[in-house]
Amino acid sequence: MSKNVLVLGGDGFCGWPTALHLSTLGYEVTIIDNLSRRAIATELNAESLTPIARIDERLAAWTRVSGKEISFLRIDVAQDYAGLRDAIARLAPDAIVHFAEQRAAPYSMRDAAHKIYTVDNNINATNNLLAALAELESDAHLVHLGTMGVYGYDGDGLEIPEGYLDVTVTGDDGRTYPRSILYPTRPGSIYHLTKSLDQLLFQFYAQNDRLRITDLHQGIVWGTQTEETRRDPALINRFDYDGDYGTVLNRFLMQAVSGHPLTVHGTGGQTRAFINIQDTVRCVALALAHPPAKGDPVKIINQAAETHRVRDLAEMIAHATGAQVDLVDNPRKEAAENDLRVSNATFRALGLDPILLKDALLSETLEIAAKYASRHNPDAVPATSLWTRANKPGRSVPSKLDAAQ
Ligand code: NAD
Ligand code: USQ
Repeated sequence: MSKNVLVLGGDGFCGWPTALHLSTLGYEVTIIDNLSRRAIATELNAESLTPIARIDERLAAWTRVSGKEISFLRIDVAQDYAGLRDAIARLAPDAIVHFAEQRAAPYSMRDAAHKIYTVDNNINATNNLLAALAELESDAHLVHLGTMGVYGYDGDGLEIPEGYLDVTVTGDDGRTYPRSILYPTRPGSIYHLTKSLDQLLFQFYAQNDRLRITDLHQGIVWGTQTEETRRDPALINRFDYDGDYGTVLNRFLMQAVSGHPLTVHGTGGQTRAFINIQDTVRCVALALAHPPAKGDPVKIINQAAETHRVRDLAEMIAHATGAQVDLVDNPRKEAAENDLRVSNATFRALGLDPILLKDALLSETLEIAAKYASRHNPDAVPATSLWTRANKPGRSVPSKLDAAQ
């Protein structure tokens, strides 16, 4: 009998190709989404560079090319607890993949209203889901998409372990006590903070209700298409390039093809972890196939293929395309330089042989950017969300006047 999986946030950039991939693998897939990402694109006047079909058209196209059906329920997971609980009760899923959160750091830092929305949406979505699983005494395996950003970016050379830090503490009696603790969290935005808070919710429900939970600490996802989304134009995946939702590599690629200088923040000394979208969907399938046992602590897996410094990425793309590199004032509050080494031992051991940036798919992404470049809105390119008032151009240090206001 095929397994039943719910994909929360299955209309989004990572969720959509994951839903298709799980359908290919033989899962019975139901997408739950409130389509808020589409509404936010309208709010920001920054539609995906690739043309995204309506959800009913996407689902019909999948049935046409694959002969399989994916169901869709429009539910706001953060606001409609009863709707979510009743869907889980009715569908009795074997597993749930949870992507349904507001995921852009700049969007979460725009102003108080966007901070409040992001915390409200993300924390309620996660807690509603956990509370429903506990209330229904469901044994579904929950796979959540978390972020590398919970660890912070102050790396000094220590390889970041997968979620837990094994420490020994010397007590006041002089004895040493071993402990396995969640890696100290140091989020760099309100969005990343919600993922840090999610971790505590998971820890509590795994312990109290014996829920089976895997938290995937994912790096920045690059690329657009997967094996499944290439099968029909109506299946094409999102490509966001705007100052809020565009992640660094996709932004640089779109900027290169549209003749915009590459917007490197500050010195470009930030090092981040990356993974291709095709590997995102593979990793989620691997995580689903290797659930923790009931009563186990939350299984935390780092989902990243490689690390790169932002200015090195810019140089690589400039070299390949002839684009200019522009060092712009950094709108964020982040270290000028950081090192980052990340363990991805679990997925490597499960057989993941990740696609790397130097592989051919970088050119596939460049082709997508070039193909749809005429659709881009130049007004959406600048990153306008400032982390603090001190980030305003020409104002590197807050003045006494600021403090008094
Ligand atoms: P996305 O914004 O494209 O997709 C999120 C989806 O969730 C959207 O379709 C949105 O409509 C839906 N959603 C949001 N709130 C909801 C709610 N309350 N109820 C129902 N649906 C809701 O984002 P994405 O890039 O696909 O990211 C998915 C997940 O993966 C996020 O949790 C994100 O934190 C994580 N992640 C993404 C990246 C990346 O580079 N894109 C990297 C690491 C982790
Ligand atoms: N950056 C630039 N120029 C740009 C855009 C970004 O220099 O035009 C820099 C940023 O200052 C930052 C780095 O590139 O130092 C990464 O920024 P990003 O927007 O690509 O990534 P981030 O804000 O960290 O968020 C993204 C996803 C988020 C996910 C996270 C994984 O939006 O959902 O959780 O990547 S991670 O970075 O590993 O925490």
